[in-house]
Amino acid sequence: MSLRLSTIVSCISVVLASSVTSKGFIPFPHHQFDSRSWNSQNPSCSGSPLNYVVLPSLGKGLGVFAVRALEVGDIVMQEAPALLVHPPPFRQGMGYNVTEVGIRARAAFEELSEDAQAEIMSLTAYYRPAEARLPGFDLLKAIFSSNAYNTGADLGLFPKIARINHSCRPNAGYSWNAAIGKRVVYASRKIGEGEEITVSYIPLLLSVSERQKRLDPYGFKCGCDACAAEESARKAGDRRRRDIRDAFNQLERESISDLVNDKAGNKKAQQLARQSAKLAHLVEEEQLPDYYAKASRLAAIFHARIQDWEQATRWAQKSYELRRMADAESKETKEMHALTNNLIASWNNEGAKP
Ligand SMILES: *[C@@H]1O[C@H](CO)[C@@H](O)[C@H](O)[C@H]1NC(C)=O
Ligand SMILES: CC(=O)N[C@H]1CO[C@H](CO)[C@@H](O)[C@@H]1O
Ligand SMILES: [Zn+2]
Repeated sequence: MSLRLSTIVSCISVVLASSVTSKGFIPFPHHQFDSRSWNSQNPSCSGSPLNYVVLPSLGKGLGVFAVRALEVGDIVMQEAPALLVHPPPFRQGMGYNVTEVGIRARAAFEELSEDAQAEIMSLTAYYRPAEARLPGFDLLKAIFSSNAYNTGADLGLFPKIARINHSCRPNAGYSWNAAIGKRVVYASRKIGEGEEITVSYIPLLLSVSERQKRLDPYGFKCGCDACAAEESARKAGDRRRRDIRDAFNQLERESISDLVNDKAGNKKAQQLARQSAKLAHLVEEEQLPDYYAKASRLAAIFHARIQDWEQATRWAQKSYELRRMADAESKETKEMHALTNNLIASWNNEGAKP
């Protein structure tokens, strides 16, 4: 497909902060976007054209497409919130009072220019037809709850980012960068010129049918590679995602339990190290870059336990690189930096032994 470059100018050299969020303002706590990497940012970005274009795709409605090939870590777009709402208190198990959120969104909306209002009102809202017939139905409220993201302590609406479609094997991730007051979308895999940019709206370690259920509120059936594959491939994907989820749960638990230093304990440690390496490979096989850093960290911990310093260091470094590029200052990045240095020290000490 051939694309014409938009001539609008954007500057894309920023330092990125991370936040764990998902689309719509009911947060999904276990969805980790922790594998950002920014190594190929173009430092001399002044005057560089946009990396994306919003286009109708044949018979499929609007989508966002790459106008050039993108490397892992390249920034696709960054956007300040068009509408920012300070939410009422979050109620455990119930979420926010949507009526109150709607009232606050309406008040903020009234302050905007006509153009800004029109851009917001052109977004897709997901609601049941019956809802629209209820008294007091507010389309803005529906648009806001379908598209807003947790944005620091607030809820933010990002009309350009909202155009990016969902995939269960996404090629982009996003995070709120408090330092620049923008939400940033970056390539989490290599993206070809003309390829559609996709992010995930939901946690991804679920089966095809579980994912479809989570996507129901958004009003579409997912037709991504992972969901539209033929049955045997879909089943294999389901198994991999279930194995990945189980392995994360088990290894997270084991990573904080004590070691027993006897024969059985050592055997178990060997087994856990093998499992952790397998997990890291599975995550890559299923192409879920959001989970790479987390898997690499576990592989580092379990290889350190069996004193395989070389492997442990390799995995720690990988996790550190992924985290550093996402946010050099985050607690997680600093933790991985310290761990990597400790492992290198242990490795050196061992080499120094007679
Ligand atoms: C939700 O907010 C609205 C508007 O402020 C209020 O009238 C209503 O009582 C609230 N509902 C609940 C369940 O708290
Ligand atoms: C290209 C493409 O798949 N576009 C879809 C993006 O999402 C919207 C809203 O669900 C659909 O209407 C488009 O068909
Ligand atoms: Zn899908």
